[in-house]
Amino acid sequence: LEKYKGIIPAFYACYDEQGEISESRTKELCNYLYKKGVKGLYVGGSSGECIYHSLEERKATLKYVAHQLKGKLTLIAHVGAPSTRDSVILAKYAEELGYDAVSAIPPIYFKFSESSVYKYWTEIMDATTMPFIIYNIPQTTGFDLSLNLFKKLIENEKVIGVKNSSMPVMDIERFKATAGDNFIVFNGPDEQYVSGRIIGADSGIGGTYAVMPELFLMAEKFVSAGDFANARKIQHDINDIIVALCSLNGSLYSTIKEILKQNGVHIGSVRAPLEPVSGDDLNKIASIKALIDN
Ligand code: NAY
Repeated sequence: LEKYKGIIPAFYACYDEQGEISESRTKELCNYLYKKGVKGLYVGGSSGECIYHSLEERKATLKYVAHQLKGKLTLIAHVGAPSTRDSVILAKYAEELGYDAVSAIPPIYFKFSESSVYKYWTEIMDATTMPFIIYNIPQTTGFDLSLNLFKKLIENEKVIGVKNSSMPVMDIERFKATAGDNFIVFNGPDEQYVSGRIIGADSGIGGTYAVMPELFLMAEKFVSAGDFANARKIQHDINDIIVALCSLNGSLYSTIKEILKQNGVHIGSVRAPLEPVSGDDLNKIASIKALIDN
């Protein structure tokens, strides 16, 4: 499971100027992050704007990333989709492309019982021979993974980890204490990377890593060396940046993409209803970029 331990940015949707998925820009972002020294990529999740993409677009992104980085980085495909049928199609495709693991949010829109969610995740797992990573993000899905359902899920040996984005760091501690050493708990909230790691997370997947990989790599270095005072300092810097990133009129992802663009990585904007950056935001973005660069 060592290949899952480290800084794993959530990959962004890369568009051309017309807002269509771009192969060359997807590959450009792959190269950029690879050179930064990250451990892997989480492809097609929240930050990947997956819920706004057709099945064909999601397949295209999965394919471009795999063609660029397979064998170089650990690749996790997020395959959660509104229907079980589409999730299974994506999981099978990720297997064909050679992804290391698949992952999925619970089903969304309707309220589902624990047994329906269990069935949904299990059908995705049954569709391939790949390891599976549960994605718990109650603030967007409305479904909070209970410890009971978690226990039932980890009876299946395909379940190798959970990406936990709920805000209580205690959830990370409980999942880790329940699942034990041979299991990966991924810290979800970037604002709590250091606390998540200290309380039991083995690794991290995050939406803001790609815009400041150096800071997360440094935080990880300090945490693994047991230097918590310095780890805390880095987390403090990270949180100043995240608070600023989340304070603009445009969406978090369009702000991040604008910063990447100023770093020379053009991956377009966001798909509506996510909001692009507005003229007003540009000055503020310059000061956020200065915070990151310092
Ligand atoms: C994914 O699936 O793309 C992610 O890992 C995104 C996780 C992020 N959550 C959301 C709702 O975007 O990393 C977090 C988030 O961007 C960060 O904590 C800042 O709030």
